[in-house]
Parts: sequence; C-alpha cells; structure tokens
Amino acid sequence: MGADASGAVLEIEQGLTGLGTSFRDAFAAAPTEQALRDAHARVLGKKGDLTALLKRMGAVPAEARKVLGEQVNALKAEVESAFAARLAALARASRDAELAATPFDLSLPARVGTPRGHEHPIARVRDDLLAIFRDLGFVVASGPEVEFEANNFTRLGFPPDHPATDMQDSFWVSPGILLRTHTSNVQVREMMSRPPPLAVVSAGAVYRRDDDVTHSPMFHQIEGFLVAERVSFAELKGVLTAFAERLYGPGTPVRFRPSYFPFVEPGAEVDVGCVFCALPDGTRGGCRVCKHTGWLEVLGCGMIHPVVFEHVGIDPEKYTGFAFGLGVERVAMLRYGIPDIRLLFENDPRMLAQFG
Ligand code: 2NL
Repeated sequence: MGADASGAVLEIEQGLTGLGTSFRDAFAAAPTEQALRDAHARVLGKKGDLTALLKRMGAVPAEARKVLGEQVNALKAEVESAFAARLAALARASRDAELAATPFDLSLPARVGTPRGHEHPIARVRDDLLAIFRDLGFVVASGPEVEFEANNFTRLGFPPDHPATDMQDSFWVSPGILLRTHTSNVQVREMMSRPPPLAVVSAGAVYRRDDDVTHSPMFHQIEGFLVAERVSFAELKGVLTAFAERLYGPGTPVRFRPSYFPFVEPGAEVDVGCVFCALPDGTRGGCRVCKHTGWLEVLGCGMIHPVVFEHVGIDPEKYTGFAFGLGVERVAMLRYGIPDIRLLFENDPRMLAQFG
C-alpha cells in the first residue's frame, strides 16, 4: 500500500470516529425539529461531513475498501436510528408541553360584533309563497334534483323528441338521468305514492341551459297540484285568485289567459294588475315593468292532462285536477325591484346586506 493510500485509509477511519462523537452530541443538543434536521444534514447531506469524507474513497485500495465500506454503512445506520429516536422524543416533548399548558376556555362567549347571518332573498320569497299555499291547505313535498328522464319528462306526456329533452336544453348526467328541468318531478312522485285526494306544493332548484338577463342555468320554481273527484277550472280559478290576493293584497285584479303547457289541457297564464303603475281608482297608468299592458304575468297553470294521470296510475275517469307553476326569482325581482337575475346569484355582500 502506497503512502497516499494508507494516508487516505487513516484519514477516513479517523474521520468516521470523529463523526461518531460529533453527531451524537449535536443530535442530543438539538432543541427543535428544525435544529435536528440541520444537524442531520451536516452529517449525511450533500454538503455533509460524511459525503466529504467519502470523496477520499477513490484513493483507498480495493482490498481496504470493503472493511471501510462496512464501517461507513454502520455509521449511516447509527445516524439514522439516532435521528429517528430524537425526532420522536422532540415530538413527545412538544405534545407533553401542549397538554400541560393552560387549556383553551371553551366556555368563553363568542366574539362581539360578529354580524348575524340572514336568509337569502330567494329563500325568503320561496318560504313566503309556500306559506300561502300551506294556508290554503296544500301539503309541502320535496324530491331529488338529479332525476330519471321518466319522472322529469315521459310521465308528464312529453314526446321523446320534444325540444326540451334535447342535449342543448337540459343538463344530462348520463343516459336516462338529468338535472330536473322543473319541479314537476315531485308532483309525479307524489301522485304515484298515494291515492287522491291530493293537494301538494313543492319548491326547489331546477336546471336549464339558459343564461342571460332574465334566465339563469339554475333557478327556483314552485309548483303545485290538486287532484280529487269533480275538480274543475272553477277550483283552479278560486285557489289561484286566493293565492294572488294573499301575495299582492286583497282586491288585486286577476285575469286568466289561454296558454299552452305540454302537460295540461286547457292551459292558462295568470296575470295580476301591475303593482308598479296601479292608480288609486283601480286603473293602471302603464309602465316599463308591465310593458304598458297594465298586467304582470305571475303563474302558469291548467287542468292536468289525462295522459299524465294514466302514466302515474290515477284513473282519469274518476279524478280530475289542476296544476300550476311559478318562478321564485321572478317574484323576488318584482318584489325588490331587481333588474338582472344574475344579481341574485353573484352573492355580492353589498347586495345581500340589503336583505338583512
Ligand atoms: C310556469 C308554468 C306550470 C304545471 C306547471 C304540472 C305538473 C304536473 C302535471 C301538470 Cl305533474 N302540470 N305543472 C302546469 C302548468 C304550468 O308551470 O310558468 N312555471 C314556471
């Protein structure tokens, strides 16, 4: 073995011994996890002492390398296990300190001045509308927003190729399953779940592929129906007139206009006298909100088509009924003078604070 070779062996052996003492002292003295990790890096890191020492291995002859290599590996293993043990001890100490410290006082009162939350205007209008129908004798029901095509379209008598069933108009989840496009799915489920007489109203979010000043891809509907023996258009008019008077005040002018909805016959739209340009003498001056007609459209309704009854297992020879639907956002926009439906869904605190 040449002088340089035996010098390198000696240098590495002494280095290993020195490292053995220094890392033990450094680990034991490390007060924090970070200090411990730094000490670890000073031994085994890229710029660590052991790494520097191993650079001298090149000068060590092959026959001495094996023994030296084993010493290096033994030191490495010792460093790692001492590191792990000290790390666990530090964690234990910090947990013990936490447990010994003064505990949080969970009985402290809440911070003063935290603003109270309040209902969203949509929720408020929805509940007001539901309360009116509940007073009129309707039961409140609910149903899923992800619905089978059968309950959303087919049982209501929509032909399979109706434009509403199109990919472009509805949000399809998978074949035969979509986000409900109206709350009529609840009516279908209620009609199938128990026999008439039934008077049910439901409210909730519905989804259509629409997005502009007056249309949002998600909006809220209230729908109701009444099914019993000998129900006629007279009952429809009586109930919906009572509803309009409770919503807009006694004596509110109401008119029924023929209109088309796919699951009723006949169908009608219900208008109330424009509340914005109403004059004391009962006439109306005409304004932008009612487009100078003097009337505001508030409801769609009609006598339930016998085909719907057949699809839900109700005998159309024995029972008749009416159904109606309205948009919650439209009622809220009229009530609060909100010009753009999107203001209701952006949830800007400056807007919502006005409903506190
Ligand atoms: C509107 C119009 C309407 C219905 C909804 C209905 C439900 C069943 C059977 C028959 Cl299960 N009809 N619902 C009928 C007419 C109109 O809503 O303007 N909605 C916002």
